Amino acid sequence: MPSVTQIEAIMGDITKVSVDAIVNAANSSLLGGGGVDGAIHRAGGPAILAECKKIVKAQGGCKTGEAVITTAGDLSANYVIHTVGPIWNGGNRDETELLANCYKNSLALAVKKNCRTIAFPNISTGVYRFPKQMAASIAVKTVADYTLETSLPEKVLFVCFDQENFELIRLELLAINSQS
Ligand code: AR6
Repeated sequence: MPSVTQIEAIMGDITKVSVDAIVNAANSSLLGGGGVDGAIHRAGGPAILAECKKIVKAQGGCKTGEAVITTAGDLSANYVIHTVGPIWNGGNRDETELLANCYKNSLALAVKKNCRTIAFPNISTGVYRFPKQMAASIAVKTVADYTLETSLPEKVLFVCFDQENFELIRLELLAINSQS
């Protein structure tokens, strides 16, 4: 039976979407950076960094593939889920498995916190240089497989910042929908 979770793609700025949880493509320091990480901290304000610092104190950052959760500060979401994507290194350093773990661990945290809706950026496809086609395939397959088992969250949104990622995710979504 196909998943009852709605999985959709839009083009836009993830800080502007109305969902329960927004996923951040962070780095293992959890102390902010450029790209989507910078945009989320700027739009959400200092409360996000303050909670990140507490997590760093308690557990010393976040490993690649893992995820942690904080307030979303001034954003309309309830939570920001910070996950650390792999830096692309030619494909021989478990990058594909680590990227899939980012999606799975973020979804698990969202479900644990009763989030009905979650938005993902295209993790690792910016500064971390993960090939976009492969990243899109991993992102969509991992989310589809996860939600097939849980049917939660109710809605997963891929928020793509560039046309190329949007088209790639859209094609992957079409492919999984035609299989079900
Ligand atoms: N909304 C949605 N997507 C965005 C936004 C936005 N406002 N801004 C950028 N993107 P990147 P990474 C897209 O580089 O590759 C940071 O410095 C962007 O076009 O943000 O996982 C962290 O601190 C791309 O498709 O993250 C880390 O050090 C995607 O988000 C490092 O970058 C991810 O690009 C993480 O690198």
